Amino acid sequence: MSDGLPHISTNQDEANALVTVERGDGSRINIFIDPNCPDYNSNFLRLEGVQTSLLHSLTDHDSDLKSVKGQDRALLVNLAEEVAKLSAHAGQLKMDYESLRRGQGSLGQDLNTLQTEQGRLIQLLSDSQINMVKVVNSVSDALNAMQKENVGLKARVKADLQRAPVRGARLKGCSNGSRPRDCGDLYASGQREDGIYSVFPVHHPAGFQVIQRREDGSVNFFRGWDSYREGFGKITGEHWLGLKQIHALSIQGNYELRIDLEDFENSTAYAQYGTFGVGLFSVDPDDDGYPLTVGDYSGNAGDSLLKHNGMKFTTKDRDNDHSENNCASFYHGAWWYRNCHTSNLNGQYLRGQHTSYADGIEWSSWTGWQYSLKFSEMKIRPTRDPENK
Ligand SMILES: [Ca+2]
Repeated sequence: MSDGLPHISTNQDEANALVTVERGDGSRINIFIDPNCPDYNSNFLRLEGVQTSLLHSLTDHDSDLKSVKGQDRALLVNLAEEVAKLSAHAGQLKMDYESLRRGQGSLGQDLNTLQTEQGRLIQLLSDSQINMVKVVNSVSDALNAMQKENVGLKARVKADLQRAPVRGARLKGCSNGSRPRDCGDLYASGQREDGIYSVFPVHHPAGFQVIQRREDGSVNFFRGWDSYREGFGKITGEHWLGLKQIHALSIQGNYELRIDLEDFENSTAYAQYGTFGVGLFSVDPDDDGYPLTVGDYSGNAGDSLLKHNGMKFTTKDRDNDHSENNCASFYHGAWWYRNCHTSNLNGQYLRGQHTSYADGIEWSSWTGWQYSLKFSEMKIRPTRDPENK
């Protein structure tokens, strides 16, 4: 550098100055591009400053230029061109940078929008989660309340049914105090109110209410559910009182059942059950099939009913039995069939011995399954002293 001219050098190493201009007096101007600097505008300013100062230093040496020889002059001219190019390049870089910044700005805006949207979604999700929890809780509360109510209701109904005896409460009788044989007697006595009345049919005046009678085959007993629920026949002759009525009677207290039978040789036998009722524990007895409660056998006909204890009533049009068939259809009756029966008092009136199997008025422990009885009567009454049972 003894000729006093500025010397320009470039560095490959990025850690150092990109361009170094060394003046004749030995002072240096370094041009840096700092990759870590976040504000490139200051870099551009610096670059512009450097350019200016470079031009100044070139101008300062202008007087010297005149005395400089051709080769060195060409170098200086070349330097000026390079600086101009650098300047143009810097301008381009600045524009690129601005455009990048704009892009970044719009990207930043998009990012902000996305973040806002995300926040809103998270809030929404959290809100709906809270709401869902509230809904689930309230549904669950409602279900619990219903279950409690249901349990309470069941317990209450059961308690009512079991408490029902109403000892001392009497079934209504004739208004003149006499013992009615049937509803006609009641009406004749002046009773006009709806209700459950005690009647004392001719066969057994000892407080029994007849619920079924067969005696001559004059009434068709092969009937459907509604008939057996409501009752049919004539109360002074062949009839079925009706499951509804039998239920209403038997839930009033402790009832016993007596069954009287007679064959065509005029032999008689009886079976007595100290416990009797239908639908005693049913909330809806009709829906429940009027299940039979029977126990405590005594008599001389043999027991043909205990095996039916707990069974629901089956008719030809309502199958509540344990058979894969309908026992009522199969044995032409209607009874608390299991699978199917040891008795069939509502079977066909077949008049004694018959070749068909178990489809007559059967009491198997007395006459087997192929003898249809001449007479059958089922009757119930409140037990006299249930405490001693
Ligand atoms: Ca069945």
